Formats: sequence, C-alpha cells, structure tokens
Amino acid sequence: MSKTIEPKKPQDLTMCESTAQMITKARKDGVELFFDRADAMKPCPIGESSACCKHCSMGPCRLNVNSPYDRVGVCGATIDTIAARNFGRMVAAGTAAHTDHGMAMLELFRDVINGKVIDFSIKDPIKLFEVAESLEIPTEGRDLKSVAMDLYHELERTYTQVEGEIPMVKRVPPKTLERWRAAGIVPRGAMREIMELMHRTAMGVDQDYENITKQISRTALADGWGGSMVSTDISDILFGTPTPVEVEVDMGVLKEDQVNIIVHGHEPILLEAMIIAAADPTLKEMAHNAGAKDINLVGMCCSGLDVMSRHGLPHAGNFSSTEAVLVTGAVDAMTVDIQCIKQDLKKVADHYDTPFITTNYRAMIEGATHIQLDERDPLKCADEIIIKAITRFKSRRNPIQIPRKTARGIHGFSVEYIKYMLGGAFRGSFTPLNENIINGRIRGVAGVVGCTNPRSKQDASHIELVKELIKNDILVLQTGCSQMALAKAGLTGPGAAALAGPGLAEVCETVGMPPVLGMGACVDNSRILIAASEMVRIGGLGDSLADLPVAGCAPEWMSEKAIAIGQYFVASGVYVVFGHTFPITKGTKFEKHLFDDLEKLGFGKWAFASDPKEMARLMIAHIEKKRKILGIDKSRDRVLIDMADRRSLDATA
Ligand code: SF4
Ligand code: MSK
Repeated sequence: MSKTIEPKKPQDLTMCESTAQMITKARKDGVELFFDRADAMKPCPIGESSACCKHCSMGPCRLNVNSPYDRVGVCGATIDTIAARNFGRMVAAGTAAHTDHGMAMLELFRDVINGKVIDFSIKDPIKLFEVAESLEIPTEGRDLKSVAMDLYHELERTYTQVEGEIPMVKRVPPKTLERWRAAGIVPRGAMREIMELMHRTAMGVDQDYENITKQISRTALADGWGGSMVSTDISDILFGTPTPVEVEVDMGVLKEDQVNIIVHGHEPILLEAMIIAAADPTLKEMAHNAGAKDINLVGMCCSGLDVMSRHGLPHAGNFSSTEAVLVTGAVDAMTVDIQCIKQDLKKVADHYDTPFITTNYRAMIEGATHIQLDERDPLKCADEIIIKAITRFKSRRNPIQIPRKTARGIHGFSVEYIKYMLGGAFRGSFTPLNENIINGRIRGVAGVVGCTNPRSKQDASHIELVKELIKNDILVLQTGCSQMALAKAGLTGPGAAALAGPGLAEVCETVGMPPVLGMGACVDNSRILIAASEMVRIGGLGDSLADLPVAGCAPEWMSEKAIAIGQYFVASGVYVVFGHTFPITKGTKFEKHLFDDLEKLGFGKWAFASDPKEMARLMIAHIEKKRKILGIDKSRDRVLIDMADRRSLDATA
C-alpha cells in the first residue's frame, strides 16, 4: 500500500498568518494552491543548476552536474558556455519585461503631452524639469509642454537607440562610467542589447563565457539605468513623486460590508484609473444600492506597491498571497495586468465566484474575462470592472472568512524625499547620510528586494535578514514583495528603530525615519541606483559605486526579472547575495567568474547563501571590507547632525 504524504503545515510554508489561515481554508475547500504544487513537484536538478541546453534539436543536452567537465553537448558546448547562455537568457527576459513596461509608461507620457489621453496629467512638473535638466535638455524660459516633448524623444532612445550611449548614463558616477566604457558595456537601446544577447546565446554563436558575460552586463544595465529608470521617472512625473504615507497592509484590509476589488500586477495605469472611477458618485451610489458601504480598492504585488506609495491605498500582500486572498471569498473582482500573475488564479477565482479580469493584451489567461485597458479611455475599463464587482457583491453566495490581521507602516521614500528628510527643504542632501556612515553610526546601506517563492518559507528570509542588518546598524532600502513582507511584519514604521543597533537607532530617532525605507515596486530598484550615485556624488565614500559600503540581496527570488536586477547591480559595482537557489553549476569557471572575477575587474560580484543569517553575515562582511578600504573602519565620535553641523556640511557639499 502506498504511503500518503502529509502536506506541509501552513506554518511551515509561510510567516504570513493571513496566508497560513487561507492555506488551511483552501485545503478544507478542496482548492489547490501553488504551495501544494511546489511541495509535490521537486525541481529538476539539471535545470536548477543550469546544466541543460535545449538551444537546438541536436539536444537537448544534459551535462552531468556532479562532474561538470566530464561531458560537453553534442555541438561541443562546455558547461560554462551552456550556463552562461542560460543565465544570459534569463537576463534578456527580465530586461525585456522591465523595458517593455517602461516603454508603455513612456507612450502614456507622450499621449498625455499631445492631448490624446485626458484622464491623466503631469502631476509633478518639478520632477519633469529635474529629469530634463539631468539629461541636459534646455529648460530655461521654456514651457512645460515643449520640455516634456523633448524629454519624451530623448527617453525614447533608451529603448530604440541603435548606436551610442543611452541618455540615463549621464547620471552614472564618472568613475563607474569610465569602468563600463573600458569594458565596452555601456548600453545602447534595450531593444538592441536584448536582440544581441539573444543572438549571441543561440546555438553556435558566442562560446566564451567571459565574452557572453559582457553582453549580459550590458543588457542588464539597459534595464537598470534604462527601461526601469525611465518607468520610475515617468510614473513620478505623471502620478506624483512618492512622499511618506501611512499605509494599512495585510488581508485584514478587505471589508466584509464593502465591494472589494484587488488590483494585481505591475503597471500603475489601471490602479490610478480605478482610484478615479471608484470616487465617481454614480458608481458609489450603485454600490450603496447593492447594499455595500463603499468600494474598497486594494493593491497587491507591485502595482499595489507603486500606488500605495502615492495614495496610501491599502495593500493585501505579496506574490505568494495572491491565490490566498481569493480564498477569503471576500474578493468581488480581481484584475491583473502584466508580470507575476499565476495562471491558476483563474481556477481559484472560479471556485469562489470571483470575476477574474485580464486587462493588458500582452497578458491574457485562457478562460479569463478580458477587458482591455485603453490608455486613451482608461475609465471605461475601470468602470466596467467596478460594475462587475458590484454585481458579484450583490450575489455573494459563499461564506466569507477574512483574516483579521493588519499592520501599519510608512512607505513612499523616494530619493527626492530622502534628500529632503535628511537635509530639509532648502538644503536637501544625502550629506548627513554619508557623514553618519563615515562616523560609523550607520555601517552601510543594504538593498533587500525581490520576490517570495513557495520553495522558501514565505517572508521568513526577508524578515530575518532585515532584522539582522538593522541590528548591525545597516540602513535597509526595500522594494517589491520584500517590502511587503516587512510591512506585514510591522517593520516599516518608526517603532522598528527599537530593533536597530544603537547608531542606526540614534539616526532614525533624530531624523524621524524608520530603519527600513520602502521605495516602491520591483521596477523602482532604479531609485536605489540613484540613491547610491548620490552617495558617491556627495563624497567621502570613494569615487565609484564599487567603492561604497553597500550590498544587495534578494533572499526569496523567483523571477527572471530578479536575475536581471541582480546583474545590473553587480555590473554597477554592488555585491549581491541571492538566496534559496542560484541558476549555475557549482565548481565551474562561470561560477568563479560571477562570484569572484567580476569584482577583481572593478565591478560588484554575486554570492549565494540559503540561510538568512549567513546572507546577513556575507553582506556585513562585505560592507566592513569596503569600510576598511575607505579607511573608515573605526568609528569616529561626532555629535549627530545638529543645525550647526548641517550648515557646515552643506557648505562643504
Ligand atoms: Fe546540445 Fe549544443 Fe544544441 Fe545546446 S546547442 S542542445 S549543447 S547540441
Ligand atoms: S512582483 S518580480 S514577485 S518582487 Fe514585482 Fe514580487 Fe518579484 Fe514579482
């Protein structure tokens, strides 16, 4: 008789209490979630270590992962060629995702300027002028529309430029840019870079892992300093640059007596339109007539993060909770656009009679209702979704179970706001941050970002890692699903300073900031690049991004986008630790190249650890190594930024 395997306990699958409750309910309801499938489907060890090539029909070729140099593919490709090609194609896919998203935002910007889109407008003209000036577009005495149109044409080059450097490299610290130029990796337009990477990783083309890595870096840089950065800047210009806002998060934000609509995906356009539509008195009245107190818009995943930073919109959870939220039975409609949308959401939604609506022609799901979002008339799509949700509210049939849990935190730390927070309205500057790093109160800065993954206990590594870092006086910047993990755990409020080491806690109390600063969606990692560049520009911490006492980590990553992000940080000069798994074969030259040689060549480098304490240890060791090189490894005593200090610092900035 075969032995039945007991499913894992919900508490072993997630740190998120709401998700754990919903896993239990789903099992009672006979609904399968991705946690169960991850448990049942063991990862293929050959694919996991990137030792498989299926780039032509002479294969697929599997190289023995235990002795990687025993065999080569039918064409003779070595493990280093195969692993580099596979890694490169992950970066190409991740870059394509971010840059296509960024291009859609840029097209919206163009149509707002030329009057074809009238439901949105330019909310932050100051940022528009700042971005234009950073790209050397003349602004003096010019009207907003003509500067905006010049900016559009300049930024379009980020995607389409065939030769020459993309515009945003003007923001790269000169020494870092010099390194890229010497290595021949300054990106041209993303389309060109992705095309060349796909070509070079095809059968029989580039078969030198070091040469492939150069194109991998060049493509990733076209993402971080290109497509992603444009997306963030344009979103700020159109919808407003985030400033801190208190937000309620977790599944308890759903309301039994309201029409609950979950908006999940990555493009902020739909959610911005939904906010306008949900305030429409006609739709509000329709909801009231259906017996609902109100229309409750709730974000999930990255579009939710994007919009909550601007409007304080409640957020229900991250990637690993998108099925679980449907299990509450309280969701009257779920809309999705692009990226990180699980196909089985449709099946789970059907089980709970929740309308499941795709809204972007790029991302349809078999069987789902599709209501195309037309940027020129976004309210049409938004209205239709709200009406569907009201209809579902009226005919709710199934019992509802909403987890009671909520947490409050502060989010919306744009680079612009951090400058203001540290230096005030007239002296906005990163100088106090650099000064506190130099005097040792803050040891360094860490970016903790990225996904959650059912092969790793949801949120656990994010939370443990961040706690460890702040305890060691490391300021943490966050984006993406990682930010939501910490928000649910209550670590994004000023109260979290109690968990910080004495130096960081003192700075947090003086400035009035939490030790964990949420900066937005995964595409907003570009804000971290700009923050790091600002640290170089202010001075005292070296000449290039590679000199800074900083490190990055994606402890529970799952998406190809995360690999692209990791690679653009590494190519920019940052030490990046990934958790849970890493898609290369151990003991190969390609592994050594990524994990060691790149740093010797003046870039950052990759590292891997499966335990969050070990991730923290690696990051702290790297930060301390950089401090030593900078000659700031010993704390210098200094009275923390009073007004006199601030004035003297500004005079030297
Ligand atoms: Fe095998 Fe080479 Fe074809 Fe890859 S490209 S499948 S290694 S023969
Ligand atoms: S949504 S890419 S799971 S961060 Fe941006 Fe989250 Fe990762 Fe998707």
